[in-house]
Amino acid sequence: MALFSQLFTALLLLLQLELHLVGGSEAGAPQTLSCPSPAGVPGTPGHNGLPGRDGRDGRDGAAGPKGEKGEPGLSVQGPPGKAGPAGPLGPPGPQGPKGDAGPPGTADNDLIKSLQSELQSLKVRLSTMEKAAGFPIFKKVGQKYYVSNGMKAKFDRGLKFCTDAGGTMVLPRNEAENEALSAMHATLGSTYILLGTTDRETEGHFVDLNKKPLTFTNWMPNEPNNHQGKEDCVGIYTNAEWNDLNCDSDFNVVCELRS
Ligand code: FUC
Ligand code: CA
Repeated sequence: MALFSQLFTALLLLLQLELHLVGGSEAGAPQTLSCPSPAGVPGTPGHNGLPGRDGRDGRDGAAGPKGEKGEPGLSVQGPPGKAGPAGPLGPPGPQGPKGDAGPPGTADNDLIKSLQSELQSLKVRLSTMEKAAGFPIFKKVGQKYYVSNGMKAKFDRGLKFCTDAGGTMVLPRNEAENEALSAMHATLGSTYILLGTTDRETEGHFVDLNKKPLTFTNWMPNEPNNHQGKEDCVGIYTNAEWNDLNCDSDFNVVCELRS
């Protein structure tokens, strides 16, 4: 643009110079070739011409000074973005601490109670069996064991022997027990085995060691006869029948053990 402007100016100057050289008179005055004539009166000056058209825009001015620093903008945090996709499965963590024991279930409670009860029962039975096995002669009759070490003794000593053994002097309560006891004669080589009953309190009224009337008896014919007024004890004979005997005589002692 500057170059163009300079060129234009130079061209304008050249044109003016040429015109001056050719005309030799006032610039812009039309040149008429004619004969000389006396000078006239000058006319009145013409009116001013109309304003010329606007010139072209000027060049851009220099950049202004830098403005002051503005106020800090409002920085309001936006809402959180959506959760990203789940990451890959991590390695297993370490084992946690052991938790407290929970309350026992009722089924477990019942089972434990049942097992405890069964264990207790088995313990008692085993204890009885071990006592019985401690005797050289023993025989199982139902839930009971009839045991003997083959001793012969008076009634009172026989009673103590049996209680010391953890049992009582034998007393059959039914036919089966009576037969089982009488069968022990063969092993014992005995004639009478003392029974746990007396009529010491009331003559003729035999009671067991708990003073209860007998519910089973197997007397020989004509017995009990309280021979010589001295028979308050009872023995079972080899034929399984009963006879009242003298409590101060020695007879075989058999004890019964039960769980
Ligand atoms: C019968 C029995 C007695 C005794 C006697 C020898 O009189 O009743 O108990 O055995 O015999
Ligand atoms: Ca008798």
